[in-house]
Amino acid sequence: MDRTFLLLKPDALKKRIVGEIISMVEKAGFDIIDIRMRKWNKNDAEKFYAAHRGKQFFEGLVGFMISGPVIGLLLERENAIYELRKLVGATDPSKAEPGTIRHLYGTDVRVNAVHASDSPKSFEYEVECFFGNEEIL
Ligand code: 3AN
Repeated sequence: MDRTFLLLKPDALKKRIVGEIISMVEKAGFDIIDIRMRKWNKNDAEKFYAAHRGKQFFEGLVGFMISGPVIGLLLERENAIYELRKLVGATDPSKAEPGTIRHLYGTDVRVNAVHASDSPKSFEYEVECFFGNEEIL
C-alpha cells in the first residue's frame, strides 16, 4: 500500500469545510494513518514550501499559510499520490475538474483549500517537515 500527504490550508478551517474534505478523502478509499493540527510560523511555512523560494508568489503563499491553523493527514491507499492529486484537482480552482476538492472549495490559485504531495520525494520531505521526528501512528 502507498502513502501520501494531504495538508488542509487555513481557508479550509475558516470556511468550516474540514469535515467535507476528509469525508471526500475517505469515500475515495484512503485510510487515515495519522492526523494533526498545527499553527505554523514563518519558518515552518518557508521550510515546507522551500521548493518555491524565489518565485513571485512565495511571500504571499507563506503569509497565507501562517494566517491560521493547518491540518496534515498521512493517508494510505493503492496508487496514493496519483489518486489524491486527481481528487484534489488543478492548482487553479477555475481549471479544476468538476467534483474535485479545489473545484468545489477553492477560491483562487493561492487560496485553494488543500495541498497534496506530487511525488514520492516531495511526500518524504513534506511528512518529515510536518510531523518532524514525532512518532507516526
Ligand atoms: P500544487 O499545490 O497544485 O502542487 P504548486 O506546487 O505549483 O501547486 O504550488 C504550491 C502552492 O503555491 C499552491 N498550492 C498555491 O497555493 C501556491 N501557488 C502556486 N502558483 C501560484 C500563483 N501563480 N499565485 C499564487 N499562489 C500560487
